[in-house]
Amino acid sequence: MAATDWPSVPATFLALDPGEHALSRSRCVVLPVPYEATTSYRKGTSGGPAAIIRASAEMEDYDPELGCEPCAVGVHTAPAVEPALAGPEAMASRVAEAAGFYADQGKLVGVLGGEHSLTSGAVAAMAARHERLSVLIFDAQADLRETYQGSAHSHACAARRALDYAERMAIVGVRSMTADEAAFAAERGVALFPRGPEPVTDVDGVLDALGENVYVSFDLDAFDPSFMAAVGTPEPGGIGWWEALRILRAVGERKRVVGFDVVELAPNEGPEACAYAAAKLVYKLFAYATHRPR
Ligand SMILES: [Mn+2]
Repeated sequence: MAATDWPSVPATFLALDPGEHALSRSRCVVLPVPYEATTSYRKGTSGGPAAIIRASAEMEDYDPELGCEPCAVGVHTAPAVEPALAGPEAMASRVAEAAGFYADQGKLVGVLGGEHSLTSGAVAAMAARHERLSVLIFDAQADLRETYQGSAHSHACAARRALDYAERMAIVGVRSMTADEAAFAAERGVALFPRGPEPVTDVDGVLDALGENVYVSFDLDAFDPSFMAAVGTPEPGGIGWWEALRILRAVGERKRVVGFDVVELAPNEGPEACAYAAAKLVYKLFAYATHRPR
């Protein structure tokens, strides 16, 4: 069902037809959360969801790696969640409500951030619906502080707050953390896959650190800033595109991905290619999570 009789470009993910990808007919839901309050360095991640959706219109539906059109399962673009002015804790609750609303209808929810503090809301929603939830985080920073700048719900505490709901956690691409965070990770059994001079190739190690039900949170600053400059807290020496996808594909094939987010795109801080790469990452996450290899 086309909205017009002439060719048009819907403002939806992949510019998919809103009628063909109505909520009732879709397996996947894109949930934009243009929230930014506690970012501490470069600003602009509130513009992330709109930039990702805009760039996604330029992508092909077909995925040559998987040999299919992953969007055939239906990808519905939900209305953006309005930012809660009461602060990040209230915002996390709002994200939990929205993500839970779609999860209860059997949808795979992909959240577009926005700052990383929103992750705990989505994790809370999935932990309430899937037992023994594991969280797989890609991030340059460990984000395991109990508080930061006076808030327990700062973007710098994203992983720590997600751990309030998760049984197990792995963090890939870390290269910035405090001594306290390192000690906490060891004590709590958080599996760290730091990025040093060599790529992260221990895919089996990542899989072994996770249970069956996995929520994926992808902070784009996990990538190397020479490739992904449009982030609030760029950190040198990050992971590469295929390095990340190799892990995500294995997780999709061998675990049950119950939801994900892609956060911290600050579109004004880097070239348009960053928004496009973020959009493609979102599509890959949906594809790996719903695609079953033949
Ligand atoms: Mn980060």
